Amino acid sequence: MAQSKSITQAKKLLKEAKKVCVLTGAGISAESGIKTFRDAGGLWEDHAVEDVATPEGFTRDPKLVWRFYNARRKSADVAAPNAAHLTLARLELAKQRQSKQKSYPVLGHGEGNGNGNGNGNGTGHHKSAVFTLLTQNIDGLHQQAGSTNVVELHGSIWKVRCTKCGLITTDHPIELPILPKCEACSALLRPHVVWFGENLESEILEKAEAAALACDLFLVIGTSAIVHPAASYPLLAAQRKVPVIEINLENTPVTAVSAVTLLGKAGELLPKLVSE
Ligand code: BJW
Ligand code: ZN
Repeated sequence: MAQSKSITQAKKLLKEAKKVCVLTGAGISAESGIKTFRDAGGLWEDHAVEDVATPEGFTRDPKLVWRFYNARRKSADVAAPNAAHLTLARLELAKQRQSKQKSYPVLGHGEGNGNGNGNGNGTGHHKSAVFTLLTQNIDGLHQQAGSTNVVELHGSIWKVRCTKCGLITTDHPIELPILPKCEACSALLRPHVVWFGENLESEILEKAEAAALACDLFLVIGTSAIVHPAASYPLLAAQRKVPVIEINLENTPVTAVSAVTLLGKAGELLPKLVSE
């Protein structure tokens, strides 16, 4: 299909959707100057995954891992959200407004939580959100762009966790001392991120799965879609016959289940799908 036809189709799907779930990966931050993992020139070219992204690697050589994360903290600190991050924030707002307009006359009193996020029904029962952004990225650029319902699947580069008492803290200098210590118990701190072989937090898993099971449109942007469980969410949606739109420089395992695949840069393509 010609790209222009696919853009028209994706735009229509996005406009009509009532509950959108988005999965982003490192590719969405590439145009903000942040390195991806598996592309040419990516992080895995200079670092062995098992050395810097596994708990065993951290136990073996915590200095190496802290150097790796300090460099990434510096790079994330100077990065700014790009057009793709900003468009997703705009899309969230559009979906919240759309749900407010549509639900008021139908639902009447007692429904809607009044804050316009479409997440509550005023009865104390949680209603699934009209827009959920699942990100594998740890750089915080989605929140910086204004997205509010963001689920950080793999943690945050701005949080650190004590290896002994589990205390999570955020208020640290951009560059941490090479072996940072916990202010409560003096044990070694580690980045509050999810490495290979580690479980994602159960609350995060529940929220992500609920969004993937409730959405009527799934948008996948800038991920190689090989790391699980993240990569399983668009597949879950596709199993329910929910249309999946993918934006990437190249095809991925998600392409096979996508209704529309747009090949190109997220910062150029995504703004074309969401009206001003
Ligand atoms: C652009 C672009 C532009 C570029 N515009 N696009 C089921 C099956 C098989 C294996 C498993 C499974 N379940 C669990 C596993 C094991 C493992 C796993 O998935 N392994 C596979 C790799 C085989 N998963 C785990 O261990 C997870 N834990 C877990 O499941 O626990 C239970 C369990 C444990 C063990 C066994 C079984 C169950 C944890 C995964 C943690 C991943 N952690 C990392 C590091 C996080 C912290 C940090 O950032 O430092 O997460 S690894 C790294 O990969 C990082 C990323 O979030 C993640 C995904 O990478 P991403 O974002 O897709 O980046 P790239 O570089 O791969 O791709 C970039 C894409 O963008 C490319 O496609 C480009 O084309 C594109 N692009 N520029 C648009 N401008
Ligand atoms: Zn501690």
